[in-house]
Amino acid sequence: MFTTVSSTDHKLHFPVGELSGGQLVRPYECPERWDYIQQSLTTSGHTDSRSPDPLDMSLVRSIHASDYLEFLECAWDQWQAEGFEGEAIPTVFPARRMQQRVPEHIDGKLGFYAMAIETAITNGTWNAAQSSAAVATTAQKLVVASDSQVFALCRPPGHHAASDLYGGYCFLNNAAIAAQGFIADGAKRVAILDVDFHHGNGTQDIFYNRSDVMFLSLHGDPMHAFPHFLGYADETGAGQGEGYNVNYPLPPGTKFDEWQGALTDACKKIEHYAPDALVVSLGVDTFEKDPISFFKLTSDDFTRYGAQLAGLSLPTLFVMEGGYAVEEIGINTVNVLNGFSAR
Ligand code: OKP
Ligand code: ZN
Repeated sequence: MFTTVSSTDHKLHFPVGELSGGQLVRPYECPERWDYIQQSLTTSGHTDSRSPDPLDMSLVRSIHASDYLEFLECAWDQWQAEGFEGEAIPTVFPARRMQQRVPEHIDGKLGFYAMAIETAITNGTWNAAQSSAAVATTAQKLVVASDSQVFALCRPPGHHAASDLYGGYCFLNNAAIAAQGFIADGAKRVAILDVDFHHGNGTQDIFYNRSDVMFLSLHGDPMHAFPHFLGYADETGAGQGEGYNVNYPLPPGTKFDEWQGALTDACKKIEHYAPDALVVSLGVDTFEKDPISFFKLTSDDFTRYGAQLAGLSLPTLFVMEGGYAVEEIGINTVNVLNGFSAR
């Protein structure tokens, strides 16, 4: 048995366009993802659910830059004030050899703070992003109080968001904020295990120089998969953080056996690190039918690795990230959580 934290405020973020394959398509990261997960929780008897407490902005400020937070809060209004009629999407970037200076015009601001352009900002984006972070931090407190497993049904996801970058459907880094919450509540060490198909570039970047938060990620090789510009095996941390960042880039077509080999290695490293808490960035886009990913996990594989994670015997916070095979997202997510609690 486990508690879920979730908020219907996620629905405030529902952009209608994502640039994909040169076309504006309906975003893969859509509100129905939440409905399917909620439905699977209910049908499998996980009805212990609660809404989040108000978001502690001082905790958010310990992860995200204040100019970035101000940008997120004002971006839509500034976009509208220009008279633009579509959703806010950047078109120009501070590329190599250009100035890294924040422009006043919203077109300049969007490019300055974006790491990818598939993610539109709309009227409800900021409120939804805040509610998602509140879900994660409320769940983190419940893990501390119960010493057991809690599920944060976050939407929008967070692991691509760095201290001052949004993109890849992410605005606030829910898992990073929650990890910092554990530290604030007295944890000496926290491990973040990112099992989403995509590399958690934002989380890696946030903790890259720190030894009190270890980041481990299994993901599609960035040579072939988004976010393309981070997530290689030779990124091992810097300064105090040297040795506390571990990447497992895996090739197209990776099936469960190979994937689990990497997971087993990651679990050994976590055991050796002996953290006080574990945060799992739980994306189920490793599924064989995911429309934008290239791993081949089956629905049963999710149950199996959930059980393996329980073997770590750590207070564990599951934070929802990606998963775009919408009809199966609920089953796959609940399979991980059930595998974990059944062990
Ligand atoms: C967010 B999360 C593929 C483009 C990928 C963005 C994917 C964001 C994934 N041609 N577009 O990590 O699930
Ligand atoms: Zn993903």
